[in-house]
Amino acid sequence: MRLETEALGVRFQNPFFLAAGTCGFGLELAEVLDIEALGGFVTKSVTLEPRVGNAPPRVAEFKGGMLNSIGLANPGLERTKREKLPWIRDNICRPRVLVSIAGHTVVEFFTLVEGLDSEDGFLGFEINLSCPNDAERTGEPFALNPSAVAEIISGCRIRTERPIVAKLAPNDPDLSRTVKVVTEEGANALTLVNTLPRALLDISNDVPELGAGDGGISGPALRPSGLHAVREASSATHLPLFGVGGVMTATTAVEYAHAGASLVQMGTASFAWPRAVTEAIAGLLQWGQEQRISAWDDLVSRPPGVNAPANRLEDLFDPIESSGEG
Ligand code: RRO
Repeated sequence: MRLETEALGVRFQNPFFLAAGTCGFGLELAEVLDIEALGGFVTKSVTLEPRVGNAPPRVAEFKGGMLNSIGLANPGLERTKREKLPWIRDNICRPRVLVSIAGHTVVEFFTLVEGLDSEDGFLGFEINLSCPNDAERTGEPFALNPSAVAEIISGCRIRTERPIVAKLAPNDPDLSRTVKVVTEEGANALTLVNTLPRALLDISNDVPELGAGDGGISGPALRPSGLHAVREASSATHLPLFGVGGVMTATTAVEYAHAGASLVQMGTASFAWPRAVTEAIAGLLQWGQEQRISAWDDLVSRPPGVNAPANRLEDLFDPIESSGEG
């Protein structure tokens, strides 16, 4: 089975990414995983300032998956530019890299895009609109506020010509509307979904298991929410979709393709078993051969009329000129 696929103006050697927050900036996994085998990865979300993150414990396991409240621990904009992106530029060859950015305010997203845009080593930005664990903010994540979403995406759009990918929330009561806003404001793809905000309690002392209280669910328990969101989004936009949430194996990736995702991101599985992603890639090849499927792209199901994502970078950013009207 041919695993290559095209989106965001480039070719991916296969549809498997590692999700934001599960692989640092790549070098953290270089010793335990053949990173060059990946379709790509998304970095840990970068904030303007370095952050140590939330109080421990920051992760708790349960039968259906994992709960986390890392709290955006990351080296901040300047160290990302000085140390992390140069390593990616010098060491990552075939996988495509998205840099995840997270502002505590709308304007911080713009500063992050402006600060990173001239650096080498990455394809585009994943705009994290849906972090459930930002202690600097009160209330809902940006993803649940359509006017904030519009402001952030349109403001990022005018500041970069790189692809921008909006990462949305699993608990959006009107996801179709948010997807349409993101599409209209000029994003190039969507990542569905971030973790689902919930809690676990320790019955021995009746307090939350996580130091921060609530956290976000990931792993198998998130898969139905991720699939539901991808299906809903695929009817609301022509943009390519990254499916995330309980991608553990080749067949869970196929499930996301049937829902409409042309790429997938694995997260929790690689915490449990760092090589889960390379095994899933090998498993997908084998499964495809057994099922006599000739290409991954043939598995990606989009409703009629939304099956033609732009593939050339020029088409994405200069539609008037490339259609000959300019
Ligand atoms: O750092 C985190 O606690 C975190 C982030 Br930024 C996110 O987007 N999703 C998540 O589950 N955890």
